[in-house]
Amino acid sequence: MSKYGVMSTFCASLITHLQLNRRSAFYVNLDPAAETFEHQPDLDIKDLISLEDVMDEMKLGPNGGLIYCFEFLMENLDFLTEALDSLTEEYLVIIDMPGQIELYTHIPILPTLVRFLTQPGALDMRLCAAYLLEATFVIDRAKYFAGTLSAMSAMILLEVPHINILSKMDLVKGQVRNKDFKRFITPDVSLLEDDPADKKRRQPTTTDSESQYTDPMGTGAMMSGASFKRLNTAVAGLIESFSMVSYLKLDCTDEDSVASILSYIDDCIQFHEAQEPREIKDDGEEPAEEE
Ligand SMILES: Nc1nc2c(ncn2[C@@H]2O[C@H](COP(=O)(O)OP(=O)(O)OP(=O)(O)O)[C@@H](O)[C@H]2O)c(=O)[nH]1
Ligand SMILES: [Mg+2]
Repeated sequence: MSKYGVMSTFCASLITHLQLNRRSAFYVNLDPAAETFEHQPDLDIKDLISLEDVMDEMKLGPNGGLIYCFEFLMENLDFLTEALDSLTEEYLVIIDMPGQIELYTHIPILPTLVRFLTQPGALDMRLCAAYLLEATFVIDRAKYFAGTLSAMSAMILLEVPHINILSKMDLVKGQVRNKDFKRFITPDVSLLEDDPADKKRRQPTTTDSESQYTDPMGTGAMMSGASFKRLNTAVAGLIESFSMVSYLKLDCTDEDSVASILSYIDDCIQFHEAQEPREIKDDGEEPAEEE
């Protein structure tokens, strides 16, 4: 996440799609660094606290500042309750989160927030977490498995229905054939057998600095070494044995692709089951909505 982040593209596409399909959306921005919005948030954490102010006043870096903002939010949960309490089942509440992975993997803030949002008798929201991994990660298997391990960690930590998405599919269109891409939908160890990035790492080019390979602690030496390969095999084996992660593909520029992801989200939160039955006119048609 950059200090001057923008509204996450997936959320923007989802809201556009909901609007085109006359569905009610309520957009909550919980990224305290996001400044540019394609759709204005209905609720913005920056009205409570902004990362820029925290970094200036508390002399914190972007990561520490982000954690501070979320700790502050946890102490001021009325900010969320007041806005969300009156929304009916018709609304899809889209909560845009910051992209910093630390927030999802090893601190308990988000599990606490999730428990608060889902608590029966209070907000009682049905949540679906959507974890996005950029499709370009498949080009380097080590990165793909590291990203997948983070997805699994988030699934275990958050304990809500969860979908994993390979986003920005357009960026790999020329590089990975559709047939080959299918292998990345369900991660398994065999993907490590033909890793082009690993082959490249093992063939240092003349432009690579010599020290990178002569220094056993250098990045190049470590990432082309046997222990790095063993580590990746162990990580991939762990992911395969848990069998929790599989991916959906997303191209935000393609309306059908966004619609397909939305239908998975709807299933996870049982959106359609929760709707009030609509009044049916005598001729069997639903009454036209008033403009
Ligand atoms: N080519 C391409 N670029 C994209 C796509 N989606 C987003 N981007 C670009 O990627 C950059 C980052 O956007 P996002 O990934 O949506 O994330 P963000 O909200 O800025 O960052 P985080 O909140 O930190 O994840 C922006 O410059 C977007 O224009 C896509 O599907 N294809
Ligand atoms: Mg974002």
